[in-house]
Amino acid sequence: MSKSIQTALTEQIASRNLRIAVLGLGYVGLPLAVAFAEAGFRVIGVDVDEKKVRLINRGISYVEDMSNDRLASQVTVGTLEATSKFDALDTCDAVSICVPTPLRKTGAPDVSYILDATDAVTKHLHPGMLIVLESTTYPGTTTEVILPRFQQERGDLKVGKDFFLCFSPERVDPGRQDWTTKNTPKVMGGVTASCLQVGQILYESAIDSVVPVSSTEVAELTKLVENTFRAVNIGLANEVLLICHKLGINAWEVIEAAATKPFGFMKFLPGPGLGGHCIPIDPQYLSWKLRTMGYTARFIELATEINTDMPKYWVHRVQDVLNEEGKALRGSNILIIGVAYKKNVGDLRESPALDILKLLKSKGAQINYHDPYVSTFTLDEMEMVSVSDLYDAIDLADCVLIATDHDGYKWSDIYARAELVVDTRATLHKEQKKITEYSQDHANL
Ligand code: SAJ
Repeated sequence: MSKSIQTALTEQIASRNLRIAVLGLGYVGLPLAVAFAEAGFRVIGVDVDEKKVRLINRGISYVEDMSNDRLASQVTVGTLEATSKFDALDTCDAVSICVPTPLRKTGAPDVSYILDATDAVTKHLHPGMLIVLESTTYPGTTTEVILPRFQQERGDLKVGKDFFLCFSPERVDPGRQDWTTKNTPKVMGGVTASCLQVGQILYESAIDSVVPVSSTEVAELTKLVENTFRAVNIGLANEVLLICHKLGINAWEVIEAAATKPFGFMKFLPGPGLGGHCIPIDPQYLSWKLRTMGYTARFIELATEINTDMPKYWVHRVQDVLNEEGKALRGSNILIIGVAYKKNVGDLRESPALDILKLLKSKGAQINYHDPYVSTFTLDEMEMVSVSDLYDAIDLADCVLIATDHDGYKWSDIYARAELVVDTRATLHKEQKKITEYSQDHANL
């Protein structure tokens, strides 16, 4: 009896006689492609961005968490190459789809990148192929959106027998060195049990631990619950700040004190708002799906409302502290320290610092910024350039607003030099790390 396709594919994986395609070579896809190459597979990275393709084939990484050395060592030996041509899929028996899943202007999920990738795979779908979707999306996408497209085009192929389809969410935390693609446990669900078996065997070749779950919907929802958990708890931390402002208490002092509880508490801190391309976005995929089913995910809606309003809160704090000095916001010189969405990265996506900057500008303030990770950016056709001398800029500023607490700043020097400080990250408090020594008059929170 001829070997089943599943057995043949399993043997190919074991002998590394398998070419893997990774569609989408961003902060998720590129590290995954390198991880598979390092595990001994031949990998072809596919991306529509020719610039990314050229850089990869020259062994140059554009992803902060992927070093040139690691990338180049795979490219040099030929285990990893990149192309913009989808027909490379003809020679691949496994495909991981790592394309973006943003929101539309309406707030609804934009799965157009997933659809484009699916249509590309469909054209090259062949017996013995394993497809794993990694892009964060709403529960049901794999079985309700992707699978029907495959079945429509290749009704002769049976899922779970002729080809295999799984969902396995990415868990990359940009800028983190301790938890990597290889050592972060990876959840995976299959459309059928045989899909999951094949997917798990492949991923366990490159990733230390794969966590099998009973369906692709469970895997899809797991990711959204992880990030909704963060968004809701960050929303709570931001509401604690609003409460503390009313009570004249330092919110960071309260939260740090609560965090001394060795059990039953998990620390989240207030900030300028919610940035990044995951935490502000992913919960909206879940709430959108539930709305189509007539259910309102109230925690998500409330957290979104609080987090989205934080830039307004901080602009009011700037207005208040200037007012106490008899200065109007209009015409004042404000220096924003840090514009990236979180510390030690250069990513501006959904950064609340940009919302704060726009609001301050709309109220007539003169804005400068300093960010060692972001030398320049364009905002509403406005070209912004990071000031070259931080302390000269502080001297010229009527107020300094700290939006991103990159490592490397000397916060006590900044406080000593600045006329006024509004600190969305309580940097001095953290620098001093002594709750009791912290005094209110250092910063206007
Ligand atoms: N933030 C706060 N207070 C906090 C924590 C975060 O205001 O206590 C803000 C940050 O400044 C940032 C936003 O929330 O603007 C998101 O922060 P994040 O730490 O969740 O960072 P991301 O979005 O880069 O990475 C997250 C991953 N982070 C962690 O698990 C710590 C994880 O949730 C996902 O693996 C990843 O997004 C993803 O790709 O989904």
